Amino acid sequence: MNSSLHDFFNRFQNKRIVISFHQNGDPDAVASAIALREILKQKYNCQVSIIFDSVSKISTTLLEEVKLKLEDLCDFKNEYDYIILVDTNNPVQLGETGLNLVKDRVVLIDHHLPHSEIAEFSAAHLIKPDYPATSQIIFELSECFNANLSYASKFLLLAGIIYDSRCFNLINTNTFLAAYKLVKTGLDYDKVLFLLNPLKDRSEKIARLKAVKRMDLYEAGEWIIAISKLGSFEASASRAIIQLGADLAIVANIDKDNVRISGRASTEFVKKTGINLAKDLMEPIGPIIKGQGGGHSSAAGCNGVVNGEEALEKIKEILAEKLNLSLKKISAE
Ligand SMILES: [Mn+2]
Repeated sequence: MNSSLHDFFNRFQNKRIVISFHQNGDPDAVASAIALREILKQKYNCQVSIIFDSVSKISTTLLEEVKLKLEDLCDFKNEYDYIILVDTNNPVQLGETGLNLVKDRVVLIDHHLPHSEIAEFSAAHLIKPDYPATSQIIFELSECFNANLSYASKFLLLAGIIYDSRCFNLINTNTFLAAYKLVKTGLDYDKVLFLLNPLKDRSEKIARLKAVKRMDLYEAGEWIIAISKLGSFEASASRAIIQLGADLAIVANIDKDNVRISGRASTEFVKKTGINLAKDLMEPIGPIIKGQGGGHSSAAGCNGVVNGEEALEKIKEILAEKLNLSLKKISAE
């Protein structure tokens, strides 16, 4: 038994715990919350309530499959001893949960790079940036504490690992082992894959295609950079543009009082340039749009309220500076 993990979790013994995660909770966030709740109830005699802003469409489908309603996973209301944020590196991502965060009672369990101001909002954290998914961290905790996870939790954890590892494109040395152990308990792997790859709906297909139609292309040395604008599905569109062949895709959703920018990069771009989209691009852009940015080295975003156009200009400046190359626009002809 890992004694430091034991020390870390001992604070939760007999306590009232709120578990929360970022808005539009993806399968990794939702799985982590549900499985962690089971571990804390079984092994630390906790009362645990999951409180959240919203979950994504894929998460909703997965929850329906395992017949769980997050709203039902609530042992108490109001007074709590600790809030554990899973899969969330910045409280600004919590949305409208109405949670009142008191630094000494906020605990983070996450695989994103720690936010640079983490000390201001959380006193204790278990952060493993080399993990592709928080679900893998939670699965390993369940093993370490010898917890008996339900079929639903195991099904969701496997989905969380597959989803966040981008179908095992991003792994660490134990990812396959975790997936193997989960599948071996009798999970329906085909079913998980099927539910994670729903046919895109019409509006998402159109958004992706519009992003391509509207994009400006730049070259900087060997790299091809695409910048586009959309009214929705920015993340999906930036992923699509990388699949088409760009090395870096930035898709912005700019309207009157909202700015959301999504960035994706190819693995090769991140490896060769050493540019980290979260730390080098989205975090510095956060204050410009009066919001915050975060994410991973190859997938990151920021949310704010103003200055969308300025932010896009600043992104080009930062890229030129980091690459030590100027960005040349590729003509549409
Ligand atoms: Mn995650």
